[in-house]
Amino acid sequence: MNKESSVENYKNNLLSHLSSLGWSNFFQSALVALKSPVGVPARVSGARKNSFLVTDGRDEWLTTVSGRLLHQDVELFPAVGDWVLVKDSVITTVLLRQNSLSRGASGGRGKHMDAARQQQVIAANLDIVFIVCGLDNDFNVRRIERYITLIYNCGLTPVVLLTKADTQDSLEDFVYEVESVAFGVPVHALGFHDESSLQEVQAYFADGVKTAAMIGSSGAGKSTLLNRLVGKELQRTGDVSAAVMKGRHTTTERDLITLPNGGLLIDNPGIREIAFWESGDGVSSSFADIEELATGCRFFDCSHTSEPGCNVLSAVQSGELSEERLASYHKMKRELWYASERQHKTADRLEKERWKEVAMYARSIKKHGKR
Ligand SMILES: Nc1nc2c(ncn2[C@@H]2O[C@H](COP(=O)(O)OP(=O)(O)OP(=O)(O)O)[C@@H](O)[C@H]2O)c(=O)[nH]1
Ligand SMILES: [Mg+2]
Ligand SMILES: [Zn+2]
Repeated sequence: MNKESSVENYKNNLLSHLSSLGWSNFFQSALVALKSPVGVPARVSGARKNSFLVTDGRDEWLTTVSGRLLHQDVELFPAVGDWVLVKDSVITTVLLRQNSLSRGASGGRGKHMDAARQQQVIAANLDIVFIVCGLDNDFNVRRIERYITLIYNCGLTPVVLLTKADTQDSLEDFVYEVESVAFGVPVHALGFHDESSLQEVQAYFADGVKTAAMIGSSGAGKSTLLNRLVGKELQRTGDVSAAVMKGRHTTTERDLITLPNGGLLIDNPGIREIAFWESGDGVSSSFADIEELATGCRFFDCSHTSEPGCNVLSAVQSGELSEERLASYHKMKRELWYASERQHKTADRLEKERWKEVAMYARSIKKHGKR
């Protein structure tokens, strides 16, 4: 075999490994558009505070990020699912993202705010986001609703998986309740030993190489589901009460896992970001009384300003709720909304700039026939 064909072989081999991880023309173009790429492509399979596990489909190794990346905009910091360029175990570049699940507004203040700013992206380059929620104490329609909003705001596709279906006699009410806040979002109830519902989940990975991420509380059953899809104990699962009481997640280490049928599943992306986003939704926790009253409003997306059948306004009228309290609730909501708009705008602008680079490159190929 001559030298050239062995180089070709090596390249084709590498490409087929990368494709099995979801590498596509999109990322190829993003790579080719770079002015001076440094390193080889790999996908982030695990993200820790200062280190990242990456894989090229054959090997998986630990990396750090280059000093240059550290000083860039936080949105361009690697996250699980990202395609990156790696040289000597250092990530030099995060390739243009097809999409990302990013945390929006947060009610964070003081020192939490810094932590929140640091990492906005929960996971990148996704086809589906599974919202995993247990049909036990974990069940909370409001939380599911907020997750769905987060996912839609990121232009992604949500699917609700209700686990622990085996602990309930009647599932219809739960499914109906979720469907009523999630028009058009598929909802599946999964039991421990229920094979047909497992196949429903597997079907989401049926064509091509699909990447899905699972989000949900600790103890919701994410790793249990992952193990069932893999067919063996890959991720450690925990005792609900123990895990929840310690307030931390059972799963550590690798997050992006290749399923036997070729799909890619991310367990526990951006735990800290999600946890913060959940608790950071300070409106609900500090205005629990209003949120409670709001469950009696005629419209589920009632803004409590002028709607007919608004239970919050009628509570103000009857004197049960003070006008001032409602005013500060509205103020808080507005602030959160502005904060989220700002965050999304900067992320949008960054991605747009990167898209422009790719488009310019494509144009230069057309003009000069450069390859
Ligand atoms: N009865 C029943 N128990 C379940 C089911 N799925 C998970 N569990 C139990 O719930 C507990 C938590 O499950 P995990 O899979 O570890 O939850 P997790 O979402 O991965 O939690 P973290 O890794 O902490 O985020 C374990 O004890 C599981 O055995 C189910 O379908 N039915
Ligand atoms: Mg887990
Ligand atoms: Zn209302």
